[in-house]
Amino acid sequence: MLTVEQAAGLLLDAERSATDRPPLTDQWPQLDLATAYAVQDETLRRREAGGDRLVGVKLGLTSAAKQRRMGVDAPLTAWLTESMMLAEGDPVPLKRLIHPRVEPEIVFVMAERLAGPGVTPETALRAVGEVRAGLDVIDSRYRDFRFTLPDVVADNASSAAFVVGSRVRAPGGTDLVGEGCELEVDRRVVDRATGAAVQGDPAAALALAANSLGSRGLALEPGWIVLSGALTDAVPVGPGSRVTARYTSLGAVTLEA
Ligand code: OOG
Ligand code: MG
Repeated sequence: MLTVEQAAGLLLDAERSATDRPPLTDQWPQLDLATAYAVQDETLRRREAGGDRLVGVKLGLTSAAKQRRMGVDAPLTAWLTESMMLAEGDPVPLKRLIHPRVEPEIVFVMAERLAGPGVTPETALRAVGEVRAGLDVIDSRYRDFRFTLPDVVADNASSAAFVVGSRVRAPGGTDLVGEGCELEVDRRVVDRATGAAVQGDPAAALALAANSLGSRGLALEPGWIVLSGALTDAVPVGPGSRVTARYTSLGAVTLEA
């Protein structure tokens, strides 16, 4: 049994020392989802106290490919902060990471505040200003990425870094369900999917985030970045790796390690 404060401290220590650790539920089997979100919120509070800034939200485990791989069958939300943002061309900061993996995502930039309950994919899209390509760099603090849903919620959905592509699409003009994505590693296509992989429609993932935040008295705020969750399984990256997500209408975004 741990306190919320202790659990947040253990996870942030693991992150700062780039050292993996066993899942919290090994020593705290009673950890439930609400308490796990309290741990996640406490890690955000401590990041902010250290000078970091909240810039948005990521969804995790919104596709069957991810749920199958991670052995967790429900989506979740987590916080994105300024220190996680990479610019295109920035290297993946391998030195401060444990076992990073990269995955392709469809990114929303909010124009208006959005909060549940009752948000639908249609009403969600009306609050969006921009749709872009993105790559999410995940780095679970848990050894071998072994975790339960409360573990990964507490660990802020394995968040480490992310990059958003430069091409901007309007939400109305893009068929997000049919949007194609090829994931390339070292210039070879290793996986492909369409937007339908993400909750049937990336806008449904956005609605899910708004409803989930709404149930906790929170909202998606104007200007926030929302990563809607990986379309495919993630790929490990090491020194010299180059990963590109190439979309049919959102353009391409690349990270090099
Ligand atoms: C959890 C984070 C999942 C996504 O897009 O599904 C995630 C993990 O796979 O370690 O970011
Ligand atoms: Mg992701």
